[in-house]
Amino acid sequence: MNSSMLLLVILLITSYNDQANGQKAAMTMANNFFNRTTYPLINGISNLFTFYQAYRPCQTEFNTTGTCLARSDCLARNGMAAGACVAGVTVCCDLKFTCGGRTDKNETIFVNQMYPMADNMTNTCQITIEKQSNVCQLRLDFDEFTLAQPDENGQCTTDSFMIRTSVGERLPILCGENPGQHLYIDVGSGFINSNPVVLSVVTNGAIGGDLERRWRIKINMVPCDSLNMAPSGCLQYFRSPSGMVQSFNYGPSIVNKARYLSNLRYTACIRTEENFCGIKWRTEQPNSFSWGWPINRSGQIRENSTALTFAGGHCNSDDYVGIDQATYEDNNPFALDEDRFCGLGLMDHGQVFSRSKPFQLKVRSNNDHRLNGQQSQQGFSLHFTQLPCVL
Ligand SMILES: *[C@@H]1O[C@H](CO)[C@@H](O)[C@H](O)[C@H]1NC(C)=O
Ligand SMILES: *[C@@H]1O[C@H](CO)[C@@H](O)[C@H](O)[C@H]1NC(C)=O
Ligand SMILES: *[C@@H]1O[C@H](CO)[C@@H](O)[C@H](O)[C@H]1NC(C)=O
Ligand SMILES: *[C@@H]1O[C@H](CO)[C@@H](O)[C@H](O)[C@H]1NC(C)=O
Ligand SMILES: *[C@@H]1O[C@H](CO)[C@@H](O)[C@H](O)[C@H]1NC(C)=O
Ligand SMILES: CC(=O)N[C@H]1CO[C@H](CO)[C@@H](O)[C@@H]1O
Repeated sequence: MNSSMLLLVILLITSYNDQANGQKAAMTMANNFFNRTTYPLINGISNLFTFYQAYRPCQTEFNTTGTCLARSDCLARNGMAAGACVAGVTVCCDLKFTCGGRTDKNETIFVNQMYPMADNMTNTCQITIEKQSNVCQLRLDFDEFTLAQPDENGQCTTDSFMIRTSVGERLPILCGENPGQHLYIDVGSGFINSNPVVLSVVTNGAIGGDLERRWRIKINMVPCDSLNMAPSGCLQYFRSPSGMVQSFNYGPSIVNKARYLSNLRYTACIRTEENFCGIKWRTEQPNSFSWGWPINRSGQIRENSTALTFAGGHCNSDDYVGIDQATYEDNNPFALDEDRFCGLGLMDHGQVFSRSKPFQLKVRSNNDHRLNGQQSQQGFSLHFTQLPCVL
C-alpha cells in the first residue's frame, strides 16, 4: 500500500465517523493492518486529517456556521449539505434543529422545517428546550423571522409564535416581520430540569404576496451568575450606550391595518453604562412613531385637537409607550415630566430626555385595535443614546 492510498483510507475513516469514534476506528484498523511500529505515524497523520477535514466549523452557502462532515454523515443527522469543505471529501453541513426537536444544548439554532426554503403548509412546529442546571434565562435572537401579518385586531391569528414556560409569565405572541429582534425568557433558577421551555410556531397554509414564511432563531442559555442576565421583568435588554428599539413587526404601514400587535405589556430595558446618568430617546425618522391615538369612545380625536403627538393622561385611553420622568428638554427645571407617549411622535420635537433609572421603555397596547387599524399605525422605531453624568 503506498502512502497516498494510506491517506485515502484514513481520510475515509475520519470523515465517516465521530471525531472520537473515528480515531478509535482508525486505531483498530491500523492495528489490524499494520504492525505497531507503524502505528504512531498513522495516528499522527490521522489526527492531522481529522483536524483539517472533519468537525471543523465552516461557512455554509447561506452564510451560517456549519460543520465539516462526510455527506452521508451530514444527511444521517438531518443536516443539509450546504457547500464543500474539501471537495469530494467533506461537505459543509448545516445541522438543522427544527419541528419535534428537543435539546439541552447551548447555542441551538431553531429553523423552519424547509429552511432555507420557505414553509407554506399548515403545521404546528414545536421544539422543547431543557435547561441546564445553572441556567436562569434563555435569550432568543431572531436572525430571520417572517410569519403572516397580524389580523385587523392586531392578533396573530394566521401564524403565531408562542413561548410556553412553567414559570407562569405571559409572553407576547408574535407574528409578522421580526428579524433582528431578541427576547429573554425567565426559566427559573431551580436545579431540577423540570422547567422545559416549549417554543411553537403555528402556521396556516401559504401566506400571500411576496412574503416567504421562514425563521432562524438562535437560542442561548444564560447562566444564573452571568453579567449578561437581563434584569427581572425585562423582555428585551440592550447593553450599549446607544442603539435602536423597535416594536415587534415594525415596518412600512399597511392600509387599514395596524402593524403593531394588540395586548402587549412588556418592558425593554437598557443597561446603564458606567458614568452615564440619563437617556435620550428620539424617533429614528420623523415618521417612525405611530402608536396609539387619543380617542374617546365615539372615536373622535379628543378635544378636536389638531396636535399629532400626545403625552401623559391623554394616552390613557389607548395604547402608549412609557418612559418615566421624560421631558422635552434635558435639565430644564421648567419642563414638565411626562411618563407616557402616544400619537404620531415623541412630543413636539420627536425626542425626550429622562434621568430616571433604570432606563426602561414600557410598551402597552390594549385589545381594541379598530381605530389604530384605521390609522394604519405601524409601531415605533426609537433610537436611544445614554447621556454622561457630567453636566
Ligand atoms: C454571503 O456573504 C457574502 C459576502 O460576505 C455575500 O456576497 C452573499 O450574498 C451572502 N450570501 C447569502 C446567501 O446571504
Ligand atoms: C408549497 O411549496 C411547494 C414547494 O415549493 C410547492 O410545490 C407547493 O405547491 C406549495 N404549496 C402551496 C399551497 O403553495
Ligand atoms: C451559552 O453560549 C453563550 C455564547 O457563547 C455564552 O455566553 C453562555 O455562557 C453559554 N451558556 C452556558 C450555560 O454555557
Ligand atoms: C368624544 O369626543 C366628542 C368630540 O370632542 C364629544 O362630542 C363626545 O361627547 C365624546 N364622547 C365621549 C364618550 O367622551
Ligand atoms: C370640532 O371640529 C369640527 C370641524 O372642524 C367642528 O364642526 C366642531 O364644532 C368642533 N367641535 C368642538 C367640540 O370644538
Ligand atoms: C499485524 C501484525 O503483525 N501485528 C503485530 C505487530 O507487532 C506486535 C508486537 O509488537 C504483534 O503483537 C502484532 O501481532
